[in-house]
Amino acid sequence: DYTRLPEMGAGVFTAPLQRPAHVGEDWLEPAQRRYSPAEHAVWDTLYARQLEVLPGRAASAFMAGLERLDLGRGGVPDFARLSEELGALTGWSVAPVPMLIPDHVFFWHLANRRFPAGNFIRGADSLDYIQEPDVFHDVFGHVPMLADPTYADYMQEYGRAGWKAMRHNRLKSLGALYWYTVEFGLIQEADGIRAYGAGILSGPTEAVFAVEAQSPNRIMLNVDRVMRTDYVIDDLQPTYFVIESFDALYHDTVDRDFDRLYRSLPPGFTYANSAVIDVDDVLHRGTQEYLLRGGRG
Ligand code: HBI
Ligand code: FE
Repeated sequence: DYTRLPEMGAGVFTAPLQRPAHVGEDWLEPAQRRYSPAEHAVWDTLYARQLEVLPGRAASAFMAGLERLDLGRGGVPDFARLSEELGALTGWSVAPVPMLIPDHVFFWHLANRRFPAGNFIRGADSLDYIQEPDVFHDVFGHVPMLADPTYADYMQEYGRAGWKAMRHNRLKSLGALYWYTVEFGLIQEADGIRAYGAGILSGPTEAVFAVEAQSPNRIMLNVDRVMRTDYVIDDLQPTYFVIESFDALYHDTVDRDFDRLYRSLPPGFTYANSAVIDVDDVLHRGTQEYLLRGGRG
């Protein structure tokens, strides 16, 4: 039953986030923020900058979603209108949240085909640095993919898988799957490798690095392996995992016996994020020159 918010039972660890007084148990904002002209201009600047680098590097499903949802019509999109258009395509909606929300609430929204998106935008003086996902990362980065029916189903399944992971105390493992697919995933297309991960597509430099640089490994996605792989959250990735199709990703996840996997999965991660291991189907073995030079430092 996904209509009610789950109460996470005793023994399940959830980060004690401080809930602002104006939001309820669902962590939804009562209304979308009214952005100032300067804030709308930040969206336009970021949008134009991404469109310089994404053609030929972003997945065709992402480019199609951008266009169908008309995210470049100018300014921060209106969530009501966006939800209506997205709803007609895949049944998803977009709802504003004030900040990072607790894991079990995040999963609950996804399981109900609601994408929680930041109700704020970064400042014009910090275009490249955000501490928490803002409306540009969430809407520009994530929402176009939700216009793809198979991907939309995958995200819902991820939400459903979340509670199971929490009950088994394996949220870190499932978080790695989210990281290497939803945030930093690559896909094989007829014309070459393209990016579909929101973390890649909403930033200025990673699209080029992820798709074209010699430095990172590019390895075919294996769910079992990825869930044992560590990840860094504040630098370019040493390894990207590549899917064959969204259909393969969906079935890889939905047809999996997570109960069984969690029983055999050790807590914590087995593989470093730069490791290449025996079972890997390697498309490109990275030089790791970026990592060896010390990364972002
Ligand atoms: N909250 N607003 C927001 N956005 C997220 O992406 C998010 C979150 N809370 C938890 C969370 N992600 C993680 O549980 C997953 O990425 C695994
Ligand atoms: Fe994200």
